[in-house]
This record gives sequence, structure tokens and C-alpha cells, in this order.
Amino acid sequence: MATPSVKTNGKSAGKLKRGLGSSRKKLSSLFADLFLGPKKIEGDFFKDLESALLSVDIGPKTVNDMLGSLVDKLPRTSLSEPKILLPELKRIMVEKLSSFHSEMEIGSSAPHIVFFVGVNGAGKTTTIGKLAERYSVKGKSILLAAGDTFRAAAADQLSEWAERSGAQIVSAAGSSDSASVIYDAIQKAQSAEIDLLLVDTAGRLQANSQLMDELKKVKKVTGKLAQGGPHDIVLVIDGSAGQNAISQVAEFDRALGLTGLAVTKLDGGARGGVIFSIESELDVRLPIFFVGVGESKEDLVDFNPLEYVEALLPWDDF
Ligand SMILES: Nc1nc2c(ncn2[C@@H]2O[C@H](COP(=O)(O)OP(=O)(O)OP(=O)(O)O)[C@@H](O)[C@H]2O)c(=O)[nH]1
Ligand SMILES: [Mg+2]
Repeated sequence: MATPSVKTNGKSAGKLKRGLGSSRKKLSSLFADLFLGPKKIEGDFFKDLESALLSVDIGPKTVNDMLGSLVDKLPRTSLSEPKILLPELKRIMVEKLSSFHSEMEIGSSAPHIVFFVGVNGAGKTTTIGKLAERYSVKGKSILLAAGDTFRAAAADQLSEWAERSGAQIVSAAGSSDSASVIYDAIQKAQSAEIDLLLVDTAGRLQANSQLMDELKKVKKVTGKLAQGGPHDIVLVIDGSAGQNAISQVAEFDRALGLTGLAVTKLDGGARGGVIFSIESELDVRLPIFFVGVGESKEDLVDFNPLEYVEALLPWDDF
């Protein structure tokens, strides 16, 4: 089957297929009913296709757009072989995600400072841990800042990840607050010539203006201590958060100016399609840098539209 031209990477494609296993299984069985064998491509067919796509959490607006584009491309002949629609549907799905494709680039300014922000339990600390592992393997020197001084166990959780990856860590000494941990970490990263400083922050609701202001302040001071810093501000969102994720993106972006997103827990349930809705409903264009598909260190991949669409469905089986 003809595929759009976006490079994929075998290793992350495999992880993604495993992680999105339940969505893939569900979509696969619904698509088998729809696309295997001759069938009239008409009203009922499109209704069934619509519910198949909705069933993995691709939002109604996105499904509507996708089906509209598909109908526009319907050939005038062979209207009884649904299979002929698949390459076009795949192209449409990849295209929907393509404008959100860009990687987090590190390297030009050392230390490259990245803040991880988001609501409670979104997966910030876990994502940092996975990234520490990934960049350590690539030979980068990593420092983690345990900026979540709110929860007693937060620094321990981060330090376990630091141990696993061999990264260094700066945590609160005594009763020091989040801001001072982060400033200490920046100074240490500068003096020790660290490549990448990953800053963990306490979970906060986007509607809590006092806690949002705290982050704004830390961002401002970071810019004074390190030119251009923080170089990235990544909002971590739980892929199962549904509609609330949209308001998280809007509010965190308004307060801080995000540079990208990490979407976690896409392995939970058959909801892999949620990534389409997040993107189509956002007013801001933000790249998805990373996708989390499990709790262990290897369960994080760079977001790649073609890989993602290929993990959602075994297209070549039809
Ligand atoms: N299945 C799955 N679980 C995940 C993923 N990412 C994180 N988790 C789990 O989600 C839970 C919360 O993750 P944390 O990394 O502690 O979240 P956090 O945003 O740091 O939470 P707070 O610090 O409390 O705000 C943990 O049990 C993680 O193991 C993922 O991609 N898939
Ligand atoms: Mg945390």
C-alpha cells in the first residue's frame, strides 16, 4: 500500500505498536468488518466507519473532517470495494498529525534547560526519568532538578530515576523552596558543563492562579541566570484526560508560553485516537515532542505522525 513520505524508526515503531495494542486491536476488528470483502460504499458504510474511528477516541470534529476529506476523494467507479479507500484514509490521518511534528532539539545552548509542567499525576516525573535514561544512553550529561518540593515523596521518586540512568540530581536542602532548588540546579549545570537540565515541577491545576504565577516567576529568573532559558517548557498531559486537556494546554500556554507537549498513558485503554482531538481542538499550534506508552524507562517515543498512524492500525492486513 502506498504510504506518505515521513521517515519512521523501526525501534520506536515497535514500542508504539505494543503500547497502542488495545486501540490497534479494537480498530483492527472493526476495520475487518468494514473493509474486508465487497460492500457498497454508501451511507451505512460511512456511519460504521465513523463509529469505528470514534471508538478509539478520535474526537467527533476530527472524524467529521476526516470523513469529509475522504468523501471528496471518492472515485466515481468501483464503489463496492471499500479497500480502495484505505490508502486515502491513511494519508488523511497522517496529514492531520503532520503539522504537529517537530522534535525537541537540544545542543546549541548548554545547559539546555527544560521545564516540565502540568496537572497532578499527568506523568511529569516519569517522563523526565525516561528522558534522563534516553539522553544518558546517547552520551549526554544530565542533571535533574527536583523542583517539586510540595510532595514529600517527589524527590525520592526522581532520585530513583536519576540512579537508574546515572544522571545527577539537585534536591531541596532542608526547607528550601522550589525556586531555590531550580536556581541551584541551574548554577550547578553551568559550572559542571551539563548538557541537559530537566526540571521537575509540582503538579498544579491550570486554574490555580497563585501556583501558575509561581512558575512564571521561576521562568523569569531562569532567563536572567541562563540566557534564553528555559529553552523548552513542556506541558505533560495525560492522554486519558479528555476535554480537560484542551483547557490545560490553553491555560499553561497563556501563563508560560509552552514550546511543546508530552502526551502520556496512551497505553491505557483503547484511546489512542485522542491525540487527533488534542491537536485539532487546540487554538495554539504546539508540537507533540513525546508520547508515553507505559511506565517503564523504554516506554517513551518521539512523536512521529506516520509511525503513530501505523501503530493504530495494521493497514497492510487489509
Ligand atoms: N500506563 C502509563 N502510566 C504512566 C505513563 N506515564 C506515567 N505513568 C504513571 O502515572 C503515574 C503518575 O506519574 P508521575 O510521573 O508521578 O506524574 P506527575 O505528573 O509527576 O505527578 P505529580 O508529581 O503528583 O504531579 C505513575 O504511576 C506513573 O507510573 C504512561 O505513559 N503510561
Ligand atoms: Mg511528579
